[in-house]
Amino acid sequence: MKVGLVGLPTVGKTTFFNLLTNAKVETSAFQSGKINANFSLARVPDERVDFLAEVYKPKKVTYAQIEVIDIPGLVSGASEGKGSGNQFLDNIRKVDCLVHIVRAFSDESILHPEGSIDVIRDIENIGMELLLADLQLVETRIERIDAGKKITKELTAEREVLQKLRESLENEIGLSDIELSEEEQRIIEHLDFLTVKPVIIVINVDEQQLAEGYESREKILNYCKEKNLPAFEVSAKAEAEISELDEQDRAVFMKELNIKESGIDLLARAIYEKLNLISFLTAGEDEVKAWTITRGTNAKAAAGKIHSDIERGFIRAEVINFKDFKECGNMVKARELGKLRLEGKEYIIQDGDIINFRFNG
Ligand SMILES: Nc1nc2c(ncn2[C@@H]2O[C@H](COP(=O)(O)OP(=O)(O)OP(=O)(O)O)[C@@H](O)[C@H]2O)c(=O)[nH]1
Ligand SMILES: [Mg+2]
Repeated sequence: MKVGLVGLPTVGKTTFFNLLTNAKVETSAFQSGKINANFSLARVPDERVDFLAEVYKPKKVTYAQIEVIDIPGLVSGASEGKGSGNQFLDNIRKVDCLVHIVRAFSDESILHPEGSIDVIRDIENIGMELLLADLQLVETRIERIDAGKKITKELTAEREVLQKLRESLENEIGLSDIELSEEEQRIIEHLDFLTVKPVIIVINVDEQQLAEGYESREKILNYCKEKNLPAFEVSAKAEAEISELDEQDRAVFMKELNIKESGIDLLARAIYEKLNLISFLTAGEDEVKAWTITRGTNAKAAAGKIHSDIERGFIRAEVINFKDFKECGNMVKARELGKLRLEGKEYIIQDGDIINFRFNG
């Protein structure tokens, strides 16, 4: 799973990126004129994996991972070359989800490109820049088709869909709000548009705002709710500083600053919810591992996530949900108490299922 961080310059994208991935990338890239993207992996915290690792003491423990891509800041007018332009958006065309960082913190020593703090304005401006980037892509593609010598049936069909998109985008309607048939969607899939991607809003607040709230808070959260944008607050800088401390001090400061859940916990939950994902687990002496699947996946398809041989030779899945496992404490006890179920290939995997696949190898 991949996510791309977007936002205006100096809102804290790289600070948040470092926090998520434990990377140590230099911040304030905009000011120094750097336009490279940063790539790293974030580990999805999972207390079920922790617990299973304690029980099995395996050679290897594998948490779910999120690939995070941090790009330079977009300014209003980026599509016309303002700021660092928008070419770097190509780095995030393949992501599953966009994470938009907006600045609520009011540190006067840090320049805001618009000269004032206004979260809703910034959400809309970035949305507009993404839309204009998609419009550019549509126009470039139409030009290319028109300039080509070959006029195939496929290209004619694609041009028709692109024309439809162009009209909507010119009227400021993003692709996720355009009704397209499955066939039309298939035709434009290869273009990796940005405004079809789910968006999560991360509001970067300072310590005081986190502890005491702030004036526009309710308005911002209501706005996000209305627009169907999942949103949560982090104090990226404060949390990054705390994460340098040892575990005991960290807990004290988290409490003091009113940080109930860490940024990665909040982000992972938002992503799983928005993308309709769940985890199942496998556990043994060799490895304890969390696997990410779409809600509604059946046992046979889930087996295929591990290995195509297991899917092909699927016999049954031996299943116990983590909650039951935790109560039993270990697998021997769970078996004794008859808590393990044998499920067939059509069984729909539930979040937190611990599964042992039986298959003909
Ligand atoms: N006061 C305060 N400063 C912050 C906060 N988050 C980030 N900063 C500071 O803001 C500056 C910019 O942070 P970055 O993380 O580089 O921001 P960015 O969005 O990656 O910026 P560009 O890559 O330049 O677009 C740095 O000096 C950070 O320390 C915050 O919550 N409060
Ligand atoms: Mg940055």
